Amino acid sequence: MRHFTGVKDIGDLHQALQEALEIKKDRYKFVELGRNRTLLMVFFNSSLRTRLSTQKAGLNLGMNVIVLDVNQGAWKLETERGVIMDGDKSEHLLEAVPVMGCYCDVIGVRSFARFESRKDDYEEKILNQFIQYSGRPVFSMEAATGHPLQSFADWITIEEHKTVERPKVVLSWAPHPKALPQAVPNSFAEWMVAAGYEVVITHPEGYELDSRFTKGARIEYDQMKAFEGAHFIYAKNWSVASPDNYGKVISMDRGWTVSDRQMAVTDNAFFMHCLPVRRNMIVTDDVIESPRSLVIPEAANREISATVVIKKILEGLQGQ
Ligand code: AN0
Ligand code: CP
Repeated sequence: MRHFTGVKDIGDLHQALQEALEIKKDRYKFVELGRNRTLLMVFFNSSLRTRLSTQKAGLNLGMNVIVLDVNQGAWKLETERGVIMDGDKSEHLLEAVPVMGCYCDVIGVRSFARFESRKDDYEEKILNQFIQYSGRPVFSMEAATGHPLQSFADWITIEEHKTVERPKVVLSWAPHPKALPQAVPNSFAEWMVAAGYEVVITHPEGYELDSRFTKGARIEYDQMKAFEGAHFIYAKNWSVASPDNYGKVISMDRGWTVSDRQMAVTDNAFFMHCLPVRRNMIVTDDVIESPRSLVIPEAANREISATVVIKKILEGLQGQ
């Protein structure tokens, strides 16, 4: 594997799952693979899980790890070409990215949707500049339109907990006071369809996700109907994805907050969320604290998904 930005890059999904389970049994099995290799993790946005689990993954593989928080201590970066740089930005991404590439072998990038331009976000302008100009393999630690390390971890978690071959997995929109990206729901839909599950997406009208991620999933506007007989409920807020109102919050309807009322019509479903989560907006205390809540196992599996992905990238670098 050279770069990792979506499900298409992982290759055979079931082989990737086997590798994940193998690493879970012995996470230091490939500790020699990363010897004298350096992982650089670049954050344009905040993180708890991705920062810790990806760093741990690098250490599992014997790598040296450097973390750069672009907004804390680095020069403010311009990202648009052609701008007369007479404002507050001291350096251009077009120099900064190849410089970062000089000090490492593999780069992880977190760069959320900015909601300034749907076109720029959906073209993954920042992530692609790293791919184009760093000279290094690049993997997404949540970019503008996807969070594949999260979905890979979510998929491992479902495989570990499912009791039927083809579970019904429901992705439910839930309310949130601020505009959040579509990256997590986009990737989750894409991975769940690729895994071959029955996938239902439920949200208020106006919150349709981009069809290039949801192809193969059923859309159901009635949340209670969507939850009927479900085996896994995955809650997440996202802002409007369509060109009109892109990045806007058009509903804060707390009737969509996942509670015992909706969970009661499922087939004793597990509750999932990528975290961080706002309690009693996205999900009630009772549901997230119940024995059916998988939020901590999902977070734990982030170490595993990141170890598999970086291992595959390191294997691609062997002999170079
Ligand atoms: C981010 C999001 O919704 O994309 C990160 C989730 C992993 N969440 C927030 O900004 C609260
Ligand atoms: N789930 C997730 O990516 O969490 P962080 O934003 O804390 O990294």
